[in-house]
Amino acid sequence: MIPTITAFERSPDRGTGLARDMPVRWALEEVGQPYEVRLVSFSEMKEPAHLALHPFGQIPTYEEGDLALFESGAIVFHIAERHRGLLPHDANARARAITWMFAAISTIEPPILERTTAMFLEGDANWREQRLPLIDDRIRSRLAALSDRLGNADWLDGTFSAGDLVMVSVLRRLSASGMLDEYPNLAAYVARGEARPAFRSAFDAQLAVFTAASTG
Ligand code: GTB
Repeated sequence: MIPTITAFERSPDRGTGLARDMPVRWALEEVGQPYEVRLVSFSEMKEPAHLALHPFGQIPTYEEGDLALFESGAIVFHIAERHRGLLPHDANARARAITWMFAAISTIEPPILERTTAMFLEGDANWREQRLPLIDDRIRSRLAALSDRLGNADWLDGTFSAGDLVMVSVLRRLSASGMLDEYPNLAAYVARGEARPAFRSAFDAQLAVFTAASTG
């Protein structure tokens, strides 16, 4: 059965692949699962039909037969569980890969999201100049620990897994900040993820949507 995901009709990320349909596309490409995309506008996301799929009125969603999912991390996990290639067969290695997915979402990503909020949603607040360095310190503390753990390895725990896919997706949100460059092994790790053919296919597909919306 071909799953259908939702993505922005016109993504505010301007095709840089930062919207959260990107990790879902990437996971589907990694496992070789074809998929369809239903593009939604901001207003459509808040209408009952979409809210029935996603209680918070967001993208991405994932439909496969009578299964409907939301939350990019849960969708990647579902894809990884149903297909070979993103989770190791060995039970302990599999549990560790899942742990890295959670670490990406619940330990690394929160201060990165705080930064995005401070930069773009609280831009005029008079305390922003004081708040940003504090947030950046929290991000650096997480990046330093992650950098230490990764060391010279290519991936977080042996071969590439869903844990790396989610971690690289989270770290990419820092690309424009320049902070990743302070941790060369993390910058190289993200570059390794982005060089994977499945990442490239996913990236090109979401970019094509943005390009068509901009020129159409
Ligand atoms: N926890 C959820 C998940 O992981 O799936 C979060 C989903 C989410 O944040 N969706 C966003 C959305 O639908 C799009 S991806 N927002 C519309 C709304 O809430 O009304 C977040 C995103 C948006 C824009 C950029 N950008 O411009 O760079 C990057 C990421």
